[in-house]
Amino acid sequence: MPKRADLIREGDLGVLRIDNPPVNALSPETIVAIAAAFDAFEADRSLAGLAIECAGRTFVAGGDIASFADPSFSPAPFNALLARIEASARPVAAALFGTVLGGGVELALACHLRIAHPGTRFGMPEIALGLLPGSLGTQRLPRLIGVEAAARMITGGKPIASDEARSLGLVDALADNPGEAAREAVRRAAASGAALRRLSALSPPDTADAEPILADLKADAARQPHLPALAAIAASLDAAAHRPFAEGEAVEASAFRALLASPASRALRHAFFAERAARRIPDLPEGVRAREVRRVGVLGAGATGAGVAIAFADANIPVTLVDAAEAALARGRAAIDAAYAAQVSRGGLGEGEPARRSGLVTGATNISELGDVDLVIEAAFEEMTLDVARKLGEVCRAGAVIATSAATLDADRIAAATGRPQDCLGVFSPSPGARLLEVARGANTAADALQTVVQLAQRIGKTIVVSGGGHGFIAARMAAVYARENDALQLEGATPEQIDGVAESPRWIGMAIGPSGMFDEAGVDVGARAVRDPANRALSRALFEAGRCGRRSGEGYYRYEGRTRLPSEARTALAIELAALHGVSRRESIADREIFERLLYPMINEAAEILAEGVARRPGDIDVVWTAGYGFPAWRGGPAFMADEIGLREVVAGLDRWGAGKNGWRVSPLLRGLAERGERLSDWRRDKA
Ligand code: T1G
Repeated sequence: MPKRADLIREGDLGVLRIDNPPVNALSPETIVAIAAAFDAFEADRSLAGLAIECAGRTFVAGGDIASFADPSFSPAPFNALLARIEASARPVAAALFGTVLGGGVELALACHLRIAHPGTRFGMPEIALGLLPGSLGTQRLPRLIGVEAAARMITGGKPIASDEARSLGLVDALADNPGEAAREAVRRAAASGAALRRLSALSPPDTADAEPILADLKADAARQPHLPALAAIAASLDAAAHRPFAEGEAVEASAFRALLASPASRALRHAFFAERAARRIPDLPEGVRAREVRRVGVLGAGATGAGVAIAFADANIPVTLVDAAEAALARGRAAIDAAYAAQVSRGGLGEGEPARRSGLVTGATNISELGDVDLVIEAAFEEMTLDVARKLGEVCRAGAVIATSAATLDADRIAAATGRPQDCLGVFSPSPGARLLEVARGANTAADALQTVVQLAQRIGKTIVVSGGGHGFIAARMAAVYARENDALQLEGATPEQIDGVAESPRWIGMAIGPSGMFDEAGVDVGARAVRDPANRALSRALFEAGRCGRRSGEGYYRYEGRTRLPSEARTALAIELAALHGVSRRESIADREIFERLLYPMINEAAEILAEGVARRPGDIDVVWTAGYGFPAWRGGPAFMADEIGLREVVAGLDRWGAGKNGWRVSPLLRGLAERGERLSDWRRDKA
C-alpha cells in the first residue's frame, strides 16, 4: 500500500507531502499517514517549521466521500490532527493549488499561513452532499473571513477564485510557486519568533453584524426542511459567532453526525458517484480515439436544432444549420440571435461575443450542405424519416458521425437506412438547456463513433449517459410513462395544477417542474409522440391536434399570459370529453398520495424494464438521466434510489393497487423479483443477475 503522506526534511524545514491520487481526498488511510508524518515533524526538534503540500493536480479536494458510508466513519481523528497542527509551536504553512475543497480548506485553516497559486479555487461544497463542513470549517472559516463570507461559501457551495480568497484573507499571499513561497513564509515566521495566528483563538471579525445574516440563514432553512444541512449550517455559524470554539465544535460535530445519516445526504452522495460512474463506458475499450470534429451539422432549425447549434457555437465549433424551409431557418437564426442577446442583457456575454458566436452558425436549406461536416445531429421537429436517413447517408462525407434524436423510431432501423450503421447512434436531450445528453449506441455503432460523441458532449458541458441495446432511450421511455400517467389522471378528474403540485412538492417528489408544466415547456407533442399507450395518449395528443402545443403556442395543459400559467378551460373540456369517449369515470377528488404513487411507481417500473432489456447498464445511470435531464431532485438520488428508499415491496404493491396490467403495461418481473427477495434496485447489476 503506497504511503499517502510523508515527512521530507529540507535543511531546517519539514515538508509534509500528501499523495493520494487522483484528488488527494482525505481517506482514512491518508489521514493516518498525515498524522504519522506530523508525529515525525513534532519529534524532530531540529526542524524550524513545516510546509504542507500535495503531489498531483490539486491540493486536498476534500474528505473521501466514499468513506462516509462506512458506519464507523468519524471526522474526529482528522479534527484532532487539525487541532495539533494549529497548536504547533513551530509555524506551519499550506502550499495551495488546484481545487481546494471541503476538508482541504479545513486543513489549510488549521495551518498558520496559507499561500496559493493564482489559479487555485476554494470551495466548501459539502452542502451539495447534504452535509456541512465537519472538520471545523464552520468554526475556523468565519473566524478568518467573517460570518457573512463564510455563510456565502458554505451555503452556496460554489468555489471562489484565488483573488477573492486573497481579498477575503482566506489566503495570505499568492505565488506562482506556492511550495517555495510556503517554505519561505515558514522560515520567515520561525526567524521572526512572532506569535502564530491560531484561528480557534479568534472571534469572527463581523460578529456585531452577524445577526441579520444568521436570521436570513435560519429563515431560508425553515423554508426547506427537506434539506436539513441548511439549519445545521445556520446553527453552527451561530455558535461560531456567539460561543466559545469548543462549544461550536460540539455543535458542528453533532450536526455532522446527524446529516451523515440523513436520507438527503445519502441520496446526494449516491448522485455524486452515479454521475461519475456514468462516465465509465464499458463499450469503450481503452485507447479508442475519437474522430476529429471541425464542423458540426444540425438538421432542423426548430427550438431543438437552434439549441444544439448554440451549444456547439458556445464551444467554438462551427455549425451548418440546415432546414429545407427558408422561414423555419430564419426563425432558427432569430432564436439563436435572441438567445445571445438575452445573455448580453443578463451580463452573461461580453459585447461582440454574440456576433462572433452567431457567426459560427451558417444557415442552409439544402441537405447537401452537410457534405463537409464531421458530425451531423438530426434535430428535426418531426420524426427522422427513413428517407432523410438515406439522404444523410449519401451526402455526409465518409467517416462523419450521424446522430439521430428520434426518440421512438428504432435507431437501428435508421442506422441501416443510412447505409453506414457504423457511423450512427442516437442522441437525446430533454431540452436544449438540459445538462443531460443520452447517447444510445446502436447494434453496429463503431467504438470510435461513440467516443467521438462522448468527448464532444463533454466538450460542450453535457452530462453523459450511454444507453443502447434495445428500444428507445432511457429518458424518452420513462418520460412517456410520466406523460401517460399524467394524462390518465387528468381524464379521471385531477387537474394539471394538482398533479404538478404533487410532483413539485418536496413532501412528495420535489421535481423542478411537474409533468404538465414540463410538457408545455418542451412541447405537448413530445409527450404525445412518446406515449406508447394509445388509450392514454388521448389528452396530450388531443391538445396537440387542437394546436394547443404548450407555452410557445399560448396554451397546452395550461393557458399562458406571458410567463403566467393559468387554468385552461379548453383542457378541462377536452379531458371531460375524452373521459366520456374512453369510458373513464371521473372523480370529484383524487388524493395527493394516489397521484404521487401513480406518477412515480410506473416510472420505477419502466426503469426496471429498461434495465432488464439492457437499454440501461446501471440503475445509477437512470438516476443521472432524471436528475441531470428532468429536474428530479438530486437530494432524492433519482427514481431508482428513491424506489429503494420507499421499499420495492411498497412500490410493487402500489403498482398492483393502481391496476398494472391495464392499458398494456405490466409489473416488471425484475422489479417483482427484487421486491420478493428483499433486494435493492440500486444494487442490481446485469453481471450479477
Ligand atoms: N472523495 C472521493 N472520491 C472523489 C472525491 C472525493 N472528495 N472527489 C473526486 N473523487 C473521485 C471521483 O469519484 C472520480 O473517481 C475521481 O476522483 C475524479 O473526480 C471533511 C466532510 C475535485 C472538482 O465534494 O468536486 O470534505 O470516477 O471525475 O472532474 O469536512 O471531483 O475516476 O473513479 O470529479 O477533475 C468535499 C468533490 C467532500 C469535492 C475534480 N469535497 N469532487 O473534478 O474529476 S466532503 C467535494 C469534485 C468534505 C470535510 C467534508 C471533483 C473535483 P473515478 P472527477 P474532475
